[in-house]
Amino acid sequence: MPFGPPTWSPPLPHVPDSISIETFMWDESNGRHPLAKSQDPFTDGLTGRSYKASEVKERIDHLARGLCKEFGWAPDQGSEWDKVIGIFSLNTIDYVPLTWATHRLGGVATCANAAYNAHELEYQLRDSGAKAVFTCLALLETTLAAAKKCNIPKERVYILPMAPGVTQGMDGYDHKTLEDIVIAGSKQPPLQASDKSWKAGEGARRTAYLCYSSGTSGLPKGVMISHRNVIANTLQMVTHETPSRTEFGKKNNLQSFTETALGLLPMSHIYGLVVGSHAGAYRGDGVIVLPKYDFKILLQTIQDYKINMLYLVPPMIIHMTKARDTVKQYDLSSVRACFTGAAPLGKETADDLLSIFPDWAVRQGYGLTETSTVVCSTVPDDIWFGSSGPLLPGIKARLVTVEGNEITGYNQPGELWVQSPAVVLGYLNNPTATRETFVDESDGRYMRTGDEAIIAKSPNGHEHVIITDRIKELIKVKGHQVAPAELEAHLLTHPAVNDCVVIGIPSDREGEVPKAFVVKTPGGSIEESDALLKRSIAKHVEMHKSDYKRLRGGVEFIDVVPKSPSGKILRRLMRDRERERGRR
Ligand code: 4UW
Repeated sequence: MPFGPPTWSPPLPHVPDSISIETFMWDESNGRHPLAKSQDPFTDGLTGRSYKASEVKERIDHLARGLCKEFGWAPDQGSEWDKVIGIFSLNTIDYVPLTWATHRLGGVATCANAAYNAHELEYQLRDSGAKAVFTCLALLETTLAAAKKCNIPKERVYILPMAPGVTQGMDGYDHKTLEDIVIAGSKQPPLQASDKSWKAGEGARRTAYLCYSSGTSGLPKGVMISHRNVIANTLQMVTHETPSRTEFGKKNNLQSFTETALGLLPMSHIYGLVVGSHAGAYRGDGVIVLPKYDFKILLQTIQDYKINMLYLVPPMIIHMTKARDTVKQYDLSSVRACFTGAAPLGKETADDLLSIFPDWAVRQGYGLTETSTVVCSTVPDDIWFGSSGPLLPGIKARLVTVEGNEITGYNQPGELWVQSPAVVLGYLNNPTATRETFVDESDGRYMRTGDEAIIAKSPNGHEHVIITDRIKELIKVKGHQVAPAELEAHLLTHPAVNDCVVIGIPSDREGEVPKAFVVKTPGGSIEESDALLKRSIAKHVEMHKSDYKRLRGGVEFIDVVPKSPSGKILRRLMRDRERERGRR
């Protein structure tokens, strides 16, 4: 029998499958707190500029009309793959509304990590078939270099979030801005939303977001996330939190309440996109958007906007605990809960944080791009450190051993398999990886997460998921994905590298960092010392890859890369060896 949500969990409401995410956001029919009732849904934490819900709605409408005019698109024509828009930007208050305008046209938003270099961006733009890119001035140069490589003309590179008139980029070219498109769109005739012509179930088949994840192995792949997937995860989160929020409301004599939430995590990543923006906005929360991580600005913003709900990743929490004197200079008493995920949060770190802020509910969630984010999360009344909490409504989970046997008892580790209406459609143009990751069982389709977990009973007597290890090869640096296969392929282009394997090793600050084990090219230059060679190899990554992919775990020379008879690199063996050395 698979595991399911706890007994206190309300059932998952009906998940609509014939509407777009954008329509869902304004839909009040199920009596929750959709965006329409929100306080200002998005506020720029640096400038205070914000949009009321009605303004967001109007801007989406104008933007959709403007995009149609700009690209000659029609909402009721063509497949979503003819209307792919790339977004390569730091967080802005226009980021998510731009994706919703794309959805209104029946298009796909492919959101790229703002830390990417031109080469990495080019890979995503090309692979996704993006027809245009929206960027911010700070990333314009990188965007132009990538766009040129994949034949996206300069005229199809747009800038957000600047006011009209401020259009000149560093290239001296007058780029159109998002504002120009909004204004042009306001003069266009009204437009019928794409989903008005959708057939039954089309929202479950159409891709809305194409986010990139390496999954259990290989290079980053386009994860096809449908409208229904995002709607499902939003409803799952909101439903999961209803009992504890109601309880909190009762205790504090509140009829109903909304929160002010932190929108710092990258909106290009599923956590910042779905948890931080969609669930919050749908609930009627106000999201305070920050473009990037700056510790003092973060603290100042929490104080100034009286933020109640923090969405963070473990390295940011570690930063807080290590800089308690700085933290104490700010009034952070508005914070009710601090949510963390994307990598494990150690019990010691959680304890340290609580020693500074005893009133905070330090909550952990676990999930993946391939599950449209959250699979399980702790709630304020049932926090158990080290645990990622109970399953969300509508989710079934199995634990499967390496031998393929199902675990039905507590405290026994196995690979976590997840069934949920938020499990995505698959990987774009990659049927092999899709088949390996998404499997059909007698009771439905499951996603094999590649994470090892146990199910255990919390002190409150509820079943919790505890992530115990990562079976797959993925490395998580500060919550960012690093695919070993990508670094290995790149390392092999260095003349001194004959063969190599990359694994993640633990790091206090970053969670994990990549380390390369390299077999030197025979007969290579004997003048070069090992130290020089190692530096040259590390530099080779530094020069061509994003900063977070650097070999911060070092380079080590080995005689041979361990491989299976079929030639598969045995990364697990390297990792176990490295762990063993760490223990000694
Ligand atoms: N503990 C240990 C965790 C945890 C974890 C994720 O880049 P992706 O595809 O996706 C994410 C999702 C982050 C996230 C999910 C649910 C949630 O509530 C939340 O907010 C608090 C954030 O990062 O990487 C997926 C992989 O990241 C690891 C795990 O290996 C997973 O397969 N991971 N959350 N709490 N590991």
